[in-house]
Amino acid sequence: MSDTILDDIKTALYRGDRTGVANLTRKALDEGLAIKNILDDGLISGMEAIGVRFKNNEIFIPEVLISAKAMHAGMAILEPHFTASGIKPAGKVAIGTVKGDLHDIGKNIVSMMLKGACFQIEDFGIDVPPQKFVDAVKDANVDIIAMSSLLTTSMSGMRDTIKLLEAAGLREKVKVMVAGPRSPRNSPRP
Ligand code: B12
Repeated sequence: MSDTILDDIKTALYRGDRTGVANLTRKALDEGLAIKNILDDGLISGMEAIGVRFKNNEIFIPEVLISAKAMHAGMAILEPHFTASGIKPAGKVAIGTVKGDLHDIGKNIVSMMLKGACFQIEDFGIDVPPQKFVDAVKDANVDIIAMSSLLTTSMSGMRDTIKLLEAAGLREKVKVMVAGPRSPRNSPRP
């Protein structure tokens, strides 16, 4: 039964069916599936399959974008379940996708998980210039900078941010987390 729901989530995601993804995610929660299971084996696994089809030129940007919106609808159902309340924040995190990059699904998942782990989150969204992260350390006393970049062409934004932190004498004040795309589990290894 649970595998059927997860497969249905993947199918609805592929079809870009926002309402379907939201309803099925809710149904999976109601049936007692673990959030991690719904996220990893439903939503993320569905998005990975879309990534493989995109890479193979079987689908194109408009379809991926529609599926991405459906993914957001599913994540919005899960988000409240990640967020613990009434607990002292473990630290303050400034998170964003680096300049030149508009991908935000993975960044949003990380943001959700950190919120669930009691971190206070400043989410700068996408296309974030290095200076904005540096200002967050200077002016808002963030403890961690978390940068996402899925494009080879925008990865240098991470390096530029770290260099700017060093130049401002702030590098020792903050921890930096960086990450890019996962290898799709269902694509052949090189
Ligand atoms: C969805 C998608 C899009 C959507 C984005 C919608 C959105 N709102 O995000 C749209 C259609 C807009 C898009 C556009 C483009 N895309 Co695109 N896209 C994808 C796709 C299919 C899925 C990405 C995704 O969301 N995966 C699901 C999430 C859950 O996984 P994730 O992002 O990896 O995140 C996880 C981890 O990486 C990690 N993580 C991520 N960030 C962070 C940050 C921190 C701090 C930490 C700790 C962890 C962490 O945790 C996450 C949860 O597990 C990938 C293919 C792929 N296999 O990744 C291509 C892909 C990333 N895109 C690609 C390309 C080339 C483009 C375009 C340039 C295409 C074009 N010709 O215009 C444009 C770029 C636009 C821009 N300037 O950004 C390439 C990048 C290749 C490269 N090496 O540079 C990929 C790899 C496809 C490919 N194989 O060619 N894309």
